[in-house]
Amino acid sequence: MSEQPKVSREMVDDILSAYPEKARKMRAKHIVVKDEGCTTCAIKSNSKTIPGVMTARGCAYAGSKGVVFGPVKDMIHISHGPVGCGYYSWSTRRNLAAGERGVDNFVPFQFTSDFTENDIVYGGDKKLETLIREIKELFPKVKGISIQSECPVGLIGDDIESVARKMSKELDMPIVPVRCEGFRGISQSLGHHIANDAIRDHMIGKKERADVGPYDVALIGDYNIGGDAWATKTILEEMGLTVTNIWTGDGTAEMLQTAHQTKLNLIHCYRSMNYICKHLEEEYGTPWMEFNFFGPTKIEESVLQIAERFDEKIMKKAKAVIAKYKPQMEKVIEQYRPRLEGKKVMLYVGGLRPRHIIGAYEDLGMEVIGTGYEFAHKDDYDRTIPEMGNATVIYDDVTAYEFEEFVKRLKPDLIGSGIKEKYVFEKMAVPFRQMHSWDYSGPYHGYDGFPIFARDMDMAINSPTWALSQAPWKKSAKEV
Ligand code: ICE
Repeated sequence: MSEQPKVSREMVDDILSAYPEKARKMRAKHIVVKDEGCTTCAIKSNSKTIPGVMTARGCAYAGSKGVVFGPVKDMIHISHGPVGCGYYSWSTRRNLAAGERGVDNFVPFQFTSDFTENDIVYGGDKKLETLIREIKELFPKVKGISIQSECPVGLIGDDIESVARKMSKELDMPIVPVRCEGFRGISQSLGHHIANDAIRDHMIGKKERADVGPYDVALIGDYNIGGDAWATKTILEEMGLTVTNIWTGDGTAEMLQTAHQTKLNLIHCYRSMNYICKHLEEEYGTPWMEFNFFGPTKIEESVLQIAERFDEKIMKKAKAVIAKYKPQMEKVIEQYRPRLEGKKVMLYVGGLRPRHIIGAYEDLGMEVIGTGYEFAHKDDYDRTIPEMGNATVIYDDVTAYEFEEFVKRLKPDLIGSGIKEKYVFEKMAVPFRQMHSWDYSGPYHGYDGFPIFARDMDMAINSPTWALSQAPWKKSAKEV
């Protein structure tokens, strides 16, 4: 086995020296090496990608339609503009939803206003009105509609707000205009913020639930990827809490409208939904807290922290939940740890997972030697640095070139990143898991998720395929 190469600033600088001077200087600020002295290392984030490099980022429309609104299952989300944005974002995120298709679950469908040149020249407002009426006619049980603007809608200055107002009155249901044109912002992150604001202005407080209880909690920033929110809900309910609202995985319009009635907001994905938690606190006094349900260590910590917000009864149940699952989790660790112990991981995902999944790897004896985000802000990096060990590298909006170079030099045993990275690294014979969609697997959250996570990581790393990856012409004559 080759010796583990060391992470160093010299290595980073050497990689960056391939760039023109201006680009080199800019990129240098986005990468830090965490060492002994660096506890709050400065890393530049949430700024424009340098033109010409290959970035993995998405756009504001992706952040609003794909991430925040898309999983609200009984609303219909119109991809308003040319057909491409809707078509290519159709069913790619694996946010699961229960319910009857076309009746109270529209997640599997894709709706678009299919702009053509005519609409760009003459405006698309009339078409939008017609489309909204048709939706109500075809799907009478729909609970609301959101209009997700694509770039051309903003560029030609269509007044989607007035269409929404008019049609909302005519059809007597919420119709939410969302100004999430892709060109806004520098990544999908602004799309999250715009979507949070649209929910604040058009949904929250518009309905009252009759059956409010002292243990009502909202699960915020869990999009039910591969069933994550269901796994999370199981734990919270076994603790004695009532999950009344989920944002937005397997969520409903009513869950957004009654958000002001919960007692505590539990936020998993801070990046995409901190805005709404802060608003609910300021406007309605609802407290909120972050938690992490990846891997038994983090789950245990979070379960106790959540229970502390309630009474003795909940605390007792929380401890019982931990005790119930402990032997099961120990069994999983016993099975997989010997196969995974000491393996090095490099991560690169969106805005939460690069820090939230570290604990789950550590439960299996693995070590995260590099991590980074596509679109995190300073507050995310502040939360990340304490999670990382010394001699690790943290990279913001890493370019395809830089990531490849890091991998060539640091030789991780596993990479967890997205679809754009997957085949590049698999062709380099590095084990890989797609950590946005859980590579068509999941859930990974909660006690239900950990055994699946452990199995999947083992399957990727210890697959016999990697031993067969040497090209025949590189083998000695005897081996062939
Ligand atoms: Fe939050 Mo891909 Fe989800 Fe996070 Fe967010 Fe995105 Fe999903 Fe990734 C998401 S909401 S779609 S946990 S935009 S996997 S920040 S990039 S790490």
